[in-house]
Amino acid sequence: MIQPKKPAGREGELIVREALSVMPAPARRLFMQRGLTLGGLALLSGCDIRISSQPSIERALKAVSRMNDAAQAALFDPNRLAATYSESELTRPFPFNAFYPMSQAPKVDGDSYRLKLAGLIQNKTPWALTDLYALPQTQQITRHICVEGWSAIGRWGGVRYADFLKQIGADTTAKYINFECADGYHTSIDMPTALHPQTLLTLSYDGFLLPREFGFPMKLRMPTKLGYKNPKHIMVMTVTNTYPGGYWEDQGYNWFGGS
Ligand SMILES: Nc1nc2c(c(=O)[nH]1)N[C@H]1C(S)=C(S)[C@@H](COP(=O)(O)O)O[C@H]1N2
Ligand SMILES: [Mo]
Repeated sequence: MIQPKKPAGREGELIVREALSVMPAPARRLFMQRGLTLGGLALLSGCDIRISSQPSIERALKAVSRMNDAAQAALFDPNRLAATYSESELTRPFPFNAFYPMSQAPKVDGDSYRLKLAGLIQNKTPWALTDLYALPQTQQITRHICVEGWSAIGRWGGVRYADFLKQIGADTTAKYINFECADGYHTSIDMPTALHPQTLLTLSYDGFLLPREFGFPMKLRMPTKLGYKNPKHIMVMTVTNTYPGGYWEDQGYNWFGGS
């Protein structure tokens, strides 16, 4: 039997509190029920937490976050639908967010644009926008939640992503899909979320072509995930079994990022 290290007083408490704050609700509930201690955290994360060593604490917190990914993946119900709203509830104007100001949103030329496909996909022929517009389209009014403390309801239209993945012969037993964007952003998602019925390869916003600042020519919209998991200006999609991380995820945001 391994003996957990004794929680180190006030500093130990602070670390536990920090760990709790980086955990989304389901994992937090689980840990609260079990009475989380610093020693317990060390055991669960497989890390030897020394109060004096900041990098080891960060490593432990990262491990907790990856553990949390597993907890969220286990709790994710592929058939449970996120809330939808009525037209009268739309947020206008819709807020802009990116890691730069709005004036710097990338200008992608729609005529020469080709969506590139990579990794575990049978037909990697790049897609022109006109071909994507020709696929069956659907619309949804859902809420976008940003971890920076705002949420907004929008109406997005496009192709059901599960249908698109089927069409291109994506290996849906693979673990991840990574998205590279025109502005240098990237993020990646789990396959069950990719296949969720509300995950939308989004080409329009509020009945119009997706505006430049909101992701032209294409974004992926997932009402089951937080804002930073919804990539705008997608240029390349890669189906892979190698963990791809993401722009914010690599800086400590939780990878699964469910809402
Ligand atoms: N390419 C790209 N996609 C991105 C981002 C970004 O900076 N670049 N920011 C993310 C974050 S944190 C949020 S909240 C939403 C904002 O989308 P909006 O401008 O449509 O509100 O885009 C997400 N997708
Ligand atoms: Mo965000």
